[in-house]
Amino acid sequence: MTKWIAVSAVAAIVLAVSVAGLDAGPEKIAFPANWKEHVLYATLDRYDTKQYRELYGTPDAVRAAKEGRPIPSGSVLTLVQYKAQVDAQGNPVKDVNGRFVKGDMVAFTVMEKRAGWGTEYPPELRNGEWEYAAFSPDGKLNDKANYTACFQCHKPHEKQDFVISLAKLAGTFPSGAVAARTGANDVNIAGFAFGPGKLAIGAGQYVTWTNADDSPHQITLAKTGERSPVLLRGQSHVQAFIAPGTYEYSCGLHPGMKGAIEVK
Ligand code: HEC
Ligand SMILES: [Cu+2]
Repeated sequence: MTKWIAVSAVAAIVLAVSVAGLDAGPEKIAFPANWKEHVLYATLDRYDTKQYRELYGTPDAVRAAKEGRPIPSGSVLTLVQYKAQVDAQGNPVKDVNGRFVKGDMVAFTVMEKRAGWGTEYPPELRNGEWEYAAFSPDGKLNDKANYTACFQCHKPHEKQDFVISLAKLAGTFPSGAVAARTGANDVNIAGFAFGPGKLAIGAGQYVTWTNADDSPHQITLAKTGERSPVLLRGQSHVQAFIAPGTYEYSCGLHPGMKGAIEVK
């Protein structure tokens, strides 16, 4: 009898919570209508999706990142996606600085952090106190977006509080020219592509990947799921391949970027 009362009391609380709209999910995030007044901390050319992107953060979030402090509760990060303008062949047009040119707005993706959020998620999915939401250009919540994918793709970046562009937010992302490496065991990452896409090496040799892009990338081996550290501009990753075979890999941040190492 006592047990029954306890159970229905719990059920009543759960019901009260969902009625009050406190469930985990994108509805918790209000459209950041004043996003233009936030700090524009990075712009990005996405060669893989032919998009031009703007990244905005609330001033407190930017200040905390610059000072190396944790991102505070109440922070909102807004990623605005635009189509890149393309030429007759469908290739993105570039401005005098070699950057993409902004076309029509596609969508907003937003992450917001608040003290106490996230407790409803299982540990393998939870992104600390962050929630994710996607909005159409007119500010309507996209209830068809794959929200599990947001958590899954940002999850491996737990060490940087799930913020993939943290180095940009903190102003520590490297700049300057990166020379292409031309060794027989080198793979260059440029324009969101691995070059060469397929590299043949001998058993027991090393491969060195070097990122020349203004975006981070990450080598992720298909078979084992093993990930390199996130490579910022100018950074390299070295890995040995012992057993002969073909090792396919992709970018952990941009799954459309693929390459292979053939070990003979
Ligand atoms: C396939 C992996 C992937 C998925 C899925 C994904 N993101 Fe991201 N997200 C990224 C990458 C990579 C960046 C860095 C900026 C860039 O490359 O555009 C990023 C950046 C962001 C940022 C800027 C702050 C930061 O972490 O750098 C926001 C906000 C964001 N994503 C929201 C979302 C939302 C909302 C969803 C789900 C609707 C989502 N993301 C799904 C990979 C992903
Ligand atoms: Cu990448």
